[in-house]
Amino acid sequence: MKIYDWHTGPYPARVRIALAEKNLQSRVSFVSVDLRKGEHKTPEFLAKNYSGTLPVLELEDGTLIAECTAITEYLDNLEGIPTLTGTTAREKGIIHMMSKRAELELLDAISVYFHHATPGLGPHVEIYQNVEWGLRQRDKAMRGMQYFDAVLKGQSFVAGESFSMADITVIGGLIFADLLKVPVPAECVALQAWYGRMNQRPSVRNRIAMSDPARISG
Ligand code: GTS
Repeated sequence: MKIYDWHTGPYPARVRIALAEKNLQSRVSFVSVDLRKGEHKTPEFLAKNYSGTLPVLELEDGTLIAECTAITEYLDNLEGIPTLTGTTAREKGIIHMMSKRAELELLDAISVYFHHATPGLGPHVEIYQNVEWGLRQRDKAMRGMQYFDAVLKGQSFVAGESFSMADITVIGGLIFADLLKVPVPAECVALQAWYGRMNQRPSVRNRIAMSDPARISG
């Protein structure tokens, strides 16, 4: 399998974390797509993913799967023993809901802030920017952090008592926030403690090295 990837990108990081959690790293190779050069908006890449975003998973038979949630579900079900997306109907429902909520209220909001209210990927890629919209989305993401802090006051993980895809999505949001220096509010003690624990997981700690070996040796 191939993964079209960008080694510092928060969304591709979600898939690399999932791969490591599933111990599937050896089954994929990474193809780097340079976002800053706009390689994800070329006709060749748009033919792989209509949305022009990373990551994309390409199977041996050429099937293309975009969207982190869809890729994670595919990987999680490969061996028939899902560990990240739930086994019972209830678990699946809660994990999907919390992961979607993490996208809507945190990760996607930070991404809009990046593309609209910062230089983003540069003038070549950011052809329309609306700073006010971007700043509103940053504030939305900070409210999202407060929401997840409240959730994590009452349970060990984002979707209950086990690590899941929903944790990975919130991790993606906080990776993006870190990159943009958007602080986790000081009062979000439970969210910060959880993030500290998440950063101790090898899948999270080694997420960049997995697709960019040059960075570890260099
Ligand atoms: N909903 C998509 C998913 O979940 O896969 C969003 C993917 C996404 O926005 N990916 C970013 C991207 O391609 C990659 S990164 O910002 O994390 O590096 N952004 C480029 C763009 O022009 O939007």
